Amino acid sequence: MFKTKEEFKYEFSKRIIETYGRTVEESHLTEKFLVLELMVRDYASVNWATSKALIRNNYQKQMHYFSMEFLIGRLLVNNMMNLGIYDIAKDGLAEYGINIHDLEELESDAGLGNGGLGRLAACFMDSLASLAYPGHGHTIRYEFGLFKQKIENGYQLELPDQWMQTGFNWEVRKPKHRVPVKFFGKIVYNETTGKYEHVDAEEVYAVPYDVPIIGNKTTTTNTLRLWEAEASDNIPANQNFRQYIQNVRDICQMLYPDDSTPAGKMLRLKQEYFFTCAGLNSIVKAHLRVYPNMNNFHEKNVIQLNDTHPVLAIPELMRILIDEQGYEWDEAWDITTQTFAYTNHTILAEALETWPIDLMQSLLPRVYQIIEEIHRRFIGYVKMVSNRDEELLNRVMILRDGIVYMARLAIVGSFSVNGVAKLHSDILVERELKDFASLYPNKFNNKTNGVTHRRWLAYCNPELASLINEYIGNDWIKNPDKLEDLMAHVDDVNLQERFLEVKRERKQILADYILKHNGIKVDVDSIFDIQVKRLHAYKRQLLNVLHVIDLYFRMKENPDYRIEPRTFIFGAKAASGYYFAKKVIKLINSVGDIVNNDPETNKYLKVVFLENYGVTLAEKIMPAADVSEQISTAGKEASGTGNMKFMMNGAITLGTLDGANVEISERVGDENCIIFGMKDHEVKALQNSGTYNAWDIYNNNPHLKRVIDSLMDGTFIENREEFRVIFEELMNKNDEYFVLADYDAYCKAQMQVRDLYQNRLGWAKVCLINIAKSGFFSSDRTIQEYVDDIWHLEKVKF
Ligand code: GPQ
Repeated sequence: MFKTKEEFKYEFSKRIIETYGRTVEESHLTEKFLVLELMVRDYASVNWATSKALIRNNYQKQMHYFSMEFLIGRLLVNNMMNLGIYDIAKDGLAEYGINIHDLEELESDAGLGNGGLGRLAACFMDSLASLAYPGHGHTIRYEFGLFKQKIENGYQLELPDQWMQTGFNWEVRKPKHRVPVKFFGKIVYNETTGKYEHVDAEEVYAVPYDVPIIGNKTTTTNTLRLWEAEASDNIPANQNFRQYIQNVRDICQMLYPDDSTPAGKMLRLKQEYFFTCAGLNSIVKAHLRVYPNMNNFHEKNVIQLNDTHPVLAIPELMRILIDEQGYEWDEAWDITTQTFAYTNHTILAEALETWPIDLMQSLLPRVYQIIEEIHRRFIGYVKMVSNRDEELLNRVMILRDGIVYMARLAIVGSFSVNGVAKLHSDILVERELKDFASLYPNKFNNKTNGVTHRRWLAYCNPELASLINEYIGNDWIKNPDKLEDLMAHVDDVNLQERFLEVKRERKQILADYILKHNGIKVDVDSIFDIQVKRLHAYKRQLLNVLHVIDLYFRMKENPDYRIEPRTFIFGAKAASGYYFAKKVIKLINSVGDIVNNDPETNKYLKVVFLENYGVTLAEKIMPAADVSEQISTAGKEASGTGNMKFMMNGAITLGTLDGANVEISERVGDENCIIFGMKDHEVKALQNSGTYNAWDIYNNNPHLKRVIDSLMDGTFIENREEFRVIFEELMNKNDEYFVLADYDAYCKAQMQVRDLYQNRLGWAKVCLINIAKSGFFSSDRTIQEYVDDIWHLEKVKF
């Protein structure tokens, strides 16, 4: 294993020759990149093997994170940094005349996720390994990740994301750990064995590909297991061969881009069962290699269900215990309900998963039978404790009117149910899951999300990281609470000045990117006001654009009215079938076309839509932000995690009291963030009162009226019908997300931003306070809370 620059150079050159039969100088950039990646993976393999052996030999309890999504992004820099070999590699490559950044740029994002939920899973993996806890991930090895977004003529186009095109060197195929997974067929009772058997099934093999998860400055190396579907040897005799192959291929073909409504029904359900069944069976097999039976399975394993997508693991474990391991129902149920914990990520009704019973019954006949039995017994329990409260029963039933309610199954089958921010967890207990919270008061808890401050500050913003190090040392990389030490320096004018210089440097990098990709020249001294996240009505990108239009009109109307120069930057993918969201993208781009090209105003106002927002682009955006837009309708955003990434890079939150914004504002104090708009209970009250009328607001605010009218009067696009759907949502469908209700408050909050920005050093101080207070929002803290309250893991001992 190389320890010095010289050793690195020797091995690098040797591998290039061995693999490609040419010298370093002759080799292609891609070849250099692939060799470097493999060198890093092999470097980590020693620790990987050691970790596995230690966990096994010490009989340690392990956590398994089941998630349909892992948005891990690029791994090369992160892994080299965590291993502490980045500088050796960089210097060694430099001596060959290779700029390490050129190699870094060749890596594709592993975009195996949609948005926040998938990125959270990836941050959790980093923190688990970095804190030396044995915690692994299970998901699908999607051939195509989330689509690649192109903007053409202002519209979103979706292109396939061929993320494995240059090869994905981090994974190791493990064919001997393959697991058979059965779909369809029927269940017969075998009189002689007294067991249920699944016959005439369409069987596929799930084959694991393991990716090492390398922690920061630790030997602990965990595993992210990606499951791939392959043809099985046992296919029913009547199965059409070509059709069978096609069915197998379909399973892992792509991640469904829509994370707000269940799509592609049957196939998506197949995916959910495929990877949970595979993951669970591989864990059970590993357990039975060490222990004689499953009695202590829950003492050695805990499975965290990331939302309801992997909830079929609950009936699947029951199936294994009863049908394969010979347990009685009650014993099996005890083991199962002590194994699973469930995280809820949304209260949006349309995003709560349900499945038609007939679909589930035909695809998963045995699993469905077990769900029926879970339902039957649960109903019995509820009847008993509630004195046959029929209304309560109707509200909590797992099966009802031909539908399976997955969140209900998750709650009944788990020992822990958590929300992802304080406000969100409170809403679950007090409102959305109130019945369940009174049935099972001890299950409910909160785990406020966090993000890994290593990727999201130390590595993506090295300029800021080294400035912080100068003042407080670098302990914060291992122990993020230490960022608080920066509080002693926030009044230091020298630090304030230096911070502004770093920020400007990072804004310049983003400005160069914008010029290159959008052809728009932006002023680095303008306020970079940024909203990046999935496009969704509840996140209210529309509120932001309406305000931009307002600023534009005010400057056009009055030559004396000039604003503090601003660059409004957006990045967002819209689900492919989400018509409204796509129109908002078009609106942002249409407004940009007019505003950016208007010589009267474009010194003051620019609008930029960055295409294909994802992990790697976010790493460029976060360090460059002045203002972090977190403006969802209160009560709708479960947590948000972008808000935390912005905060640690010294951007000021402009937000509603929603999700984790509440906790951000509590920590930094009212003077150090800008909070506006209706609160959750006010939104609820207004909804319930039935008195809300968007037209009243429109008629009483001439500026707003003017803005709304411009959606349909040809100001931004010739075709006056183009934005009708937006107009209709706001006005004739009465503005479900209260954009107009919060409009005035939002405009005033934006004026506060301007006032604050005018005092440059005062602004810098606020930014520094945000950084100092961001330690709490590290996923290291979140993971420690999961460990203490839910998982009860011990660190891997070396
Ligand atoms: N979230 Cl249910 C997703 O990204 N996808 C989903 O399907 C669901 C939730 C987000 C949620 O909207 C954010 O508020 C959270 O910060 C994030 O999950 C992680 O908890």
